[in-house]
Amino acid sequence: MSGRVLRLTAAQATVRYLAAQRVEGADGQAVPYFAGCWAIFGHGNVAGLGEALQCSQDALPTYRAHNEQAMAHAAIAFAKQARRRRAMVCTTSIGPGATNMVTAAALAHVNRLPVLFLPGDVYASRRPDPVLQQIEDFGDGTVSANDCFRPVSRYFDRLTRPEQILDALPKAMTVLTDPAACGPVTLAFCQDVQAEAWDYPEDFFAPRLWRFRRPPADPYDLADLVVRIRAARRPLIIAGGGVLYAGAEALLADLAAATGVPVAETQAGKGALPWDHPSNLGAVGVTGTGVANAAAAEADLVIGIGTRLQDFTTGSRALFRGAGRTLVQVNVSAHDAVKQGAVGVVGDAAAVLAALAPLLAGWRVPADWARALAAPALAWDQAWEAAMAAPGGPGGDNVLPTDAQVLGALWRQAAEDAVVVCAAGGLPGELHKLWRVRRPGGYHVEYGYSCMGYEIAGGLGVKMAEPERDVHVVVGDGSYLMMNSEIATAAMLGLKLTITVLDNRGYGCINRLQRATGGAPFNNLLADTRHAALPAIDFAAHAASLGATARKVADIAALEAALAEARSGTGVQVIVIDTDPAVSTAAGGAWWDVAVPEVSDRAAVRQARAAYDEKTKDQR
Ligand SMILES: Cc1ncc(C[n+]2csc(CCOP(=O)(O)OP(=O)(O)O)c2C)c(N)n1
Ligand SMILES: [Mg+2]
Repeated sequence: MSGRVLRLTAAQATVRYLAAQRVEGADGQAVPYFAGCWAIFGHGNVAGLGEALQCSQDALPTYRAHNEQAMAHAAIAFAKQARRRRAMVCTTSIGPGATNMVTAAALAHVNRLPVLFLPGDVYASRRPDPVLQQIEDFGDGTVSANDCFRPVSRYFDRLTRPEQILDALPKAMTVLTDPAACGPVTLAFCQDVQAEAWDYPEDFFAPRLWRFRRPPADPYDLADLVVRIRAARRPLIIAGGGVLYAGAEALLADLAAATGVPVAETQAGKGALPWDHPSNLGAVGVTGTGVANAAAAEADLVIGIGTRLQDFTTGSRALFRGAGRTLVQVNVSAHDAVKQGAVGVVGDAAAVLAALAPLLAGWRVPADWARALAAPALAWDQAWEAAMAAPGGPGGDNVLPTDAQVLGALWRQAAEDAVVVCAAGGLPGELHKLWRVRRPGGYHVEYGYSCMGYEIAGGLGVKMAEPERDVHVVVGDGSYLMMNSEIATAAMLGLKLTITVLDNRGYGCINRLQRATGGAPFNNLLADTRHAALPAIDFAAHAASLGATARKVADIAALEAALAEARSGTGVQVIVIDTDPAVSTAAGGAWWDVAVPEVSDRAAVRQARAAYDEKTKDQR
């Protein structure tokens, strides 16, 4: 302890502390944990945090966005692409700027991704109350708009005194870097406190290296798992995001190769194995491949590794069904390890896989299990070819390409190490089923919150995390219209993104869901809405006005040519293509629990309800 103090404002001290936090980079060298701070200023942060950031641009670069939710999406995507090893900060004013970030906080919370939110807050002194944008609670003087962050933060604090950061910031770092507790941290920073000075101990700002703990499993649990695996006739591993966050892909690939245990992947875990690894069955669940879901339906031992078993993974708990089956959950979080009657093995994915390898040496999965999966594997390969192939010859004026055909073109044109980015609409399901991930990190789909508007801002964050890789955003017209502002930010920062907009004139996937649940087409496709005139939105002109190089293409052949051209282009490249809203890939997939009305005047609803009642009988 030097015993020296520095007189700084709470905001200056916060920025100085954040800039001093380090982690080990890829080459073993220490790098800053926070890659930068996204900021949109208002009266709640411009004078305090704004001044502090401006003075620290070498240590903690500031980026200006156009929408607080979008900038938070970029920050979260950065952390996801960095496998949670680095993160970004987001600061806003009080009021609408702050609450604009609440949706993004929920997104980070669901996906267990680190991000530090510093929304401004109302005066701690309460001198100017009610300050501009302050909500007034008639029954509780301590409530502010930022209380909305509480249920969507892994750690929440309100800074009402400058010295509170001495505890709050290290606690924030602990949560951000903890493998089990990882998620968004909100430090609501009172506007007056940001500007208040304090004598901070100089030691507080010393560079600090954070290590990511990799807790091993309890030896008893591990031994029990080995006994179960050795006794299994039809084991199946389900790889979740935890495999990627633990950096356990090579360990998983080796174990799968050595034992022959097949592996299926969740949305967050997709890419854990390269698509052509002999054990990789591809996606599992509602948007799963035929072969992975056949394996899931037959397996006697399902081993989830780093998955939170969301309903898309389990087919709403109807996919892994039947007596005499065991579910084991290997997870760093005890909360996830006990889900759905699982036998829990609490530990880090990499630590558990490394420990399993010698204990399973010499053991291989029974040969009849691989034989049983050979036919569905072949059938799935044929379904893949049929879905992804370019349409043969001119389809005539009325035939629009499917989402899968667009993805086929993109897959053929994308560079070996490209990253595909998506979040909501029909595309994540098609990507999960059909995209063949060539390189680790090549698949970035946010499907925990499946938040429309994540795609473009997320692509920006991905590009910042891995600037050397080509980033392909695929986005529906609905998501594009919800949030496209960060095209301008990417253009401003000179970052290259290739964005393919699939215009099917509305919320295609929800229209399909509506019809599947017996509903009349209503309020999803633009044509089915209350309107005076049908919008004919020129997405290319819109994107161009934001600074992109944009064009519209007529068919798959033109799309491939445009993608090839975009590959050598710079800046934001936008390609728009009209697609068929009615078609998605029928092969593969599993049931999804979407409750159908129990009574209705519509015969189609009554029919759908009868089918629904049948399917719910399969739920475990
Ligand atoms: C913020 C948000 N609002 C609503 C939804 C519900 N939702 C999921 S997909 C979807 C439609 C997406 O439309 P589009 O982007 O055009 O994709 P498409 O379904 O046509 O493939 C909607 C409304 C959501 N996931 N996120
Ligand atoms: Mg659409």
